Amino acid sequence: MLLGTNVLFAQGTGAAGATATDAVKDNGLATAGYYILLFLIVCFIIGIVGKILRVFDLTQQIQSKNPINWDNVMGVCCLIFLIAGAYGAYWEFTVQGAMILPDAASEHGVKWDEMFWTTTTLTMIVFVVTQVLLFTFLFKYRHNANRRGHFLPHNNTIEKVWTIAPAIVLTILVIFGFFTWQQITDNVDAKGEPASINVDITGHQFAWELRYPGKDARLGKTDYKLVSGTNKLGINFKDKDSYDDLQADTMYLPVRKSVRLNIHAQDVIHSVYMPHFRVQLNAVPGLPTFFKFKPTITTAEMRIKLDKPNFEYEILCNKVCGGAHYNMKKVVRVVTEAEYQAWLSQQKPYLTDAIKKDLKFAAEKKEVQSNRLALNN
Ligand SMILES: [Cu+2]
Repeated sequence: MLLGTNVLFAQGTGAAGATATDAVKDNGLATAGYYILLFLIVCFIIGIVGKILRVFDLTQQIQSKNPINWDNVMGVCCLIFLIAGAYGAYWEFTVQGAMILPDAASEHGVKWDEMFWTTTTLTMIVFVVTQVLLFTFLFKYRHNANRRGHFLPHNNTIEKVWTIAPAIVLTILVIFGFFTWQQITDNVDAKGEPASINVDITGHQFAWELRYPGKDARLGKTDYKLVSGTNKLGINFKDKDSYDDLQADTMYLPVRKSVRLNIHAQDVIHSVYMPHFRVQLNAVPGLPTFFKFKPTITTAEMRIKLDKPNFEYEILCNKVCGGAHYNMKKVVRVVTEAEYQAWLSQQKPYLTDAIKKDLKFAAEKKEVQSNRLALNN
């Protein structure tokens, strides 16, 4: 096990060049290894104590003294397990529950949260009731030589209740989820609503690339066959719509405007994940998908709300897509319409001088390389 941890260390530091983040990650691995080892040692000690007790028990029996009442021991253990487990659940809720995402920053996110909390509340009630009943019964009705258990081979009423009740609850939850998802993905813009902003997001190992439409509000076509060193997204510059397409490092979005993310992948499956907006959809090579949503809280408002002056929304990759998967991260800023327009006017077009030079090169070779012309011109 320790050897395995060391191998992981070597890979981690080797791949990304031992940055501060790697040091933290390695530390995390070492801590995990330490706790696993500790757990095994505790199990070993419990095993030894058990054997010692067994020897003690046998000695008592040989001497015709009262042996250990294992039924009582097991009954008490069940109660201890219930109390320790309840404390563990409480700890999860308070310590890790405090790390939960803040209020949804998108319109559909509110519905998503409602569904999450309904499901969580229902399952929590079932969890508490069943665990308390299970362990209390184990304690209360532990084996006792003076008591006979009631033999109950079959009872149709009980069978019906515990089959039908969960079936109804689960059906309600599934239908609730189904309608919520339908509302989220029902993407026909309501009448009178301004057309959504189209943003292309392309995943590759290991980064997200963004493409915004220019003044024409339309994105030019792309073709994977056109991908090259200079044209990394394979934009078809034959399509006039592509002339003013813009590249961006940060995703700026105007508040309360519908945004359509056109999702692409160039190598393996990635997943566009914007937790604060409750947005997640896979990016699959060869299968363009899209997700429409409306941000409702600006970055500035969220910073005040959370009392975190450096808070930023993020896009992450939620598929383990390779060694530097954790590097697939971009900042999202939700701003006012005016701020958005000001930012957009400062972004650089994809049609760079290098690409123009490439296109010119293709034009010169028109006669000899007609194929290349078809691809690049
Ligand atoms: Cu990825």
